[in-house]
Amino acid sequence: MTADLADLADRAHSWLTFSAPVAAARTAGRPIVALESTIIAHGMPYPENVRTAREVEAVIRSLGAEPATIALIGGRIHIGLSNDELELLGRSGEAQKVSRRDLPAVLASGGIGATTVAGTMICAALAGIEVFVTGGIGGVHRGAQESFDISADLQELAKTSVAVVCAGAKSILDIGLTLEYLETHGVPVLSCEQDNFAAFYTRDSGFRTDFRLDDAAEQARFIRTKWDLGLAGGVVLSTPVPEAAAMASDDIDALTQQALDEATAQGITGKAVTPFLLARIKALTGGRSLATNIALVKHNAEVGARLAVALAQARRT
Ligand code: PSU
Ligand code: MN
Repeated sequence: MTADLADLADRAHSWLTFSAPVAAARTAGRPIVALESTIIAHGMPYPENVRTAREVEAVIRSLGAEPATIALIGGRIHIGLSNDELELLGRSGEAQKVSRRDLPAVLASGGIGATTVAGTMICAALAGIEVFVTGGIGGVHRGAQESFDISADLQELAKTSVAVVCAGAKSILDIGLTLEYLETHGVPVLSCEQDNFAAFYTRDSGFRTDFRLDDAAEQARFIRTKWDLGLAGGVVLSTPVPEAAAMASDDIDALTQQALDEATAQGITGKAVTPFLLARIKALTGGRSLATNIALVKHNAEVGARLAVALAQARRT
């Protein structure tokens, strides 16, 4: 690195606050898994959101990796949250949704920020964390040819070198166009446990992923090779919701269509679209979608922790 670049990296790093357990894991070179906070602040109701966040962290710890939930608090990027900080994020109702565009505004104002997939990828990369577990990624919205609504998550995947483990993308999106967009930007979409890309509440989106790699060591080799070649950018690893927790496609498709129609009728646009659709689907399915959501995030955490352990091993050998 030139002196100027090193200076820039130091300056970015100075915005980070590591929790004690994450700092210890970094010092010891142990595997770390980043977790997002939009899912806590805007994706699930209190108190299930905070309880799930803690359970997901426990899953990651039980598999030998350190969880690092990421959020903005008091003008700092927090890498790893205490129980009090998780509680603040989950129950205050004040957290703003933070994607790439919003990061400087929320940090500069000292407010509470819940990071999206894009926002979390940026912070994870600054912190040197290679694996990030979420529920579902953002993508190309249905009707994007009119609305131009394409999640900033996809551009972030194009440029930021973090592996994102997810249960695919929700069918509120145009999943075919989302995969086309990722292909255009050179983002590999891997799957494990099945050939097809997952569809969040349901297991099968009907679209194949690029490469199926079931084993964490194989996934790690693929990712390490990409980055060794200087091919910067993310990798998507899709894994389906466990069978017992999956919803029926017919049910969820009809309710999704209803939520989309309501969004159009009410003129919802911009960053409000995804939270609006998620909240409506939650309400329309009663508690059922929440149970599915919790189950899939925990399962993603298992896959992500195994990948982080394998990547750390690949670094040593
Ligand atoms: N998809 C979900 N649940 C979520 C999100 C997406 O199934 O909570 C959140 C993620 O944080 C994602 C963000 O990064 O929504 C995408 O928002 P937008 O479409 O406004 O970019
Ligand atoms: Mn959008």
